[in-house]
Amino acid sequence: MMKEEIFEKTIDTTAQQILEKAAEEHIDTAWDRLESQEPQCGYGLLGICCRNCAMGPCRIDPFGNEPTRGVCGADSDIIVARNLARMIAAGAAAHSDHGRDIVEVLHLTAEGKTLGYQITDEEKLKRIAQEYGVVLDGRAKEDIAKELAEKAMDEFGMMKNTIQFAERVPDKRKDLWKNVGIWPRSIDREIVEIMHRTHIGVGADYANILLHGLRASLSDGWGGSMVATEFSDILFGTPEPKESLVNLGVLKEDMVNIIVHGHNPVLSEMVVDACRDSEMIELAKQKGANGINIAGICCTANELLMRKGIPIAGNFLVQELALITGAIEAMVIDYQCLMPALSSTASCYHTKLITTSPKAKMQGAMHMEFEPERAYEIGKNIVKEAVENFENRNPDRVNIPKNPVKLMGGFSTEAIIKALGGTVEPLIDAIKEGKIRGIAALVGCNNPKIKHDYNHVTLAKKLIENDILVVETGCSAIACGKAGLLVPEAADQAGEGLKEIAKALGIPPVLHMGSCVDCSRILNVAAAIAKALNVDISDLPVAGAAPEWMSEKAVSIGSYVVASGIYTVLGAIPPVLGSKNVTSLLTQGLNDVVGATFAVEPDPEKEADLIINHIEEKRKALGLTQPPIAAPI
Ligand code: SF4
Ligand code: MSK
Repeated sequence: MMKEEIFEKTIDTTAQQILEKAAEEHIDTAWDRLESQEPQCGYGLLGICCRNCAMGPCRIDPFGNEPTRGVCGADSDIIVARNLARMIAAGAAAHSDHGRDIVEVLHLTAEGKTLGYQITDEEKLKRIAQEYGVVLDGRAKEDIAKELAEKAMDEFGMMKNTIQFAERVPDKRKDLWKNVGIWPRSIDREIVEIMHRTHIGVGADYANILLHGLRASLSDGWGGSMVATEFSDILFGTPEPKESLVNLGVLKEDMVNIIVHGHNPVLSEMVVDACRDSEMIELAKQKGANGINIAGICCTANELLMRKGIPIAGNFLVQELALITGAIEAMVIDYQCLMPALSSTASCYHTKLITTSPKAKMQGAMHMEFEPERAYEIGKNIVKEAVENFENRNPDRVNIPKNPVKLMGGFSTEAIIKALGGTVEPLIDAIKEGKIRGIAALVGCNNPKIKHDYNHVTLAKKLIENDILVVETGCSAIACGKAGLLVPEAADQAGEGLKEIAKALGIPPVLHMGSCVDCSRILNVAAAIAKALNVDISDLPVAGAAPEWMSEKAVSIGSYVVASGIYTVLGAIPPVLGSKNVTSLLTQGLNDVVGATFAVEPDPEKEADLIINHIEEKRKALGLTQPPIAAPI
């Protein structure tokens, strides 16, 4: 691969360096495999193929010729809506199953059945317990946690018929969800019901299918994801701002390098603790290393950065490249966003690829199953495998980029409010005065169809230049971290108003709020501002964006953000263009239903313009007429 071609693939200079190594060593990556897939199937891109039953597979002619219907009679509207709803179901299931795993660990911990875990944030435990109607008076924290976990478990089934955290939205939004019929009743039920409604011979009204898709997405955003976030905070601590480093330069030539990758913090927290165990450090020294270095990829990285300040090696498209540095002794994976290609890539080096979840085993990987009851012991065994592998590293094949970039993470809702002095009022005042024009949430993945990190970074830069505070999660936050936007000094790149506020508070103009499930933190901030202003979330000068999204989880996130009343722009085109009706419902019609729509714009400069215009329109509607603060001459 030519250097120019590599520069076209990514703006991450450390990724460029390793892509060159990959080409020299003939190791293929997602970019190469994308090329081998081209041209991709037009029916798939438009969402008009169906294989929901054995009368098919069926496909619809995109130009209006025959066939216009599948064997059962489903037309393009039904097929596109069913496919999209199933994407939401898969995404909501992934987030919510993660939430369930956290609840189980909290429950086991409360019963004293785990080794290594504790209730770290007792204040938050009590606050959430009160929200769930758990009586506190004088009870031990374990007792409270057990009852709280059991109440949360009920929300996954059908005993309760409602989701507690949905009560956090302003009354106007509650009424809207009830009137439209999309109030989430249970976390699992709405997901299962999507699968039922999209089975052959059930739902045949595209709008009705999609409305239920929104309902299931709400059971993710205000249910499974929010449970994952809040209950993780109880177990591992509510994040506070902390500094760390990001990009492949965080790897260390003289140390045992362990990468943790995936999403769920329950195992990675233990691996971090085990890396600090004196016995393990001593063993590393015996093997000739100067210690043990742990770094993360994807949202496991975000979880550990937020709470422990652990450095980040990269986002989604960096996972294979980390292995290609030749410097990783073990890559420990839990679940979600793990490329199956990791197995063959790891086999080209000395790296041990270790799977830990029975839900995400991989051919060719070593499986060390995680059990909460023996969590620390398993964490230590994993670290031992890595340390003992150090002597197998081939120094001639190691290439570690230099110059990791500083970043700051840890902006939980609580941390943001604390930075503001204890209430959201100063933020609201800054919005009213026009110093901050509005807030944009940038979330989601990387996608090799889009120049790696380019859309995230270009969009964030233009938004902060225009005094829009950017909050981020997932791979978007990692992209902006690598570009140097997650440090207080980046305020110099912001417009005058945002610069003034960020400098006064000592915060970056782009705030890292955590992992994918932590998009729920963004919902909480939006709900708190709307309540303080006594308006609906859809009235606020806020917007969402998923500039490089690829996963079904991102579809669920986008859907619950829109259903919560927040206009959302997608950088990659979703597979819906095969139905004019579905496309028009998503991009226009939803405004009359939930007060927000999706837009699609692959160019990040234009994406920024859409968001800026939207925010200015919302300001006008709220009577906020102050112009932006002019730059001093
Ligand atoms: Fe074809 Fe209908 Fe079966 Fe889908 S459900 S494969 S459109 S017959
Ligand atoms: S990790 S879902 S690639 S953001 Fe949460 Fe990144 Fe997207 Fe996975």
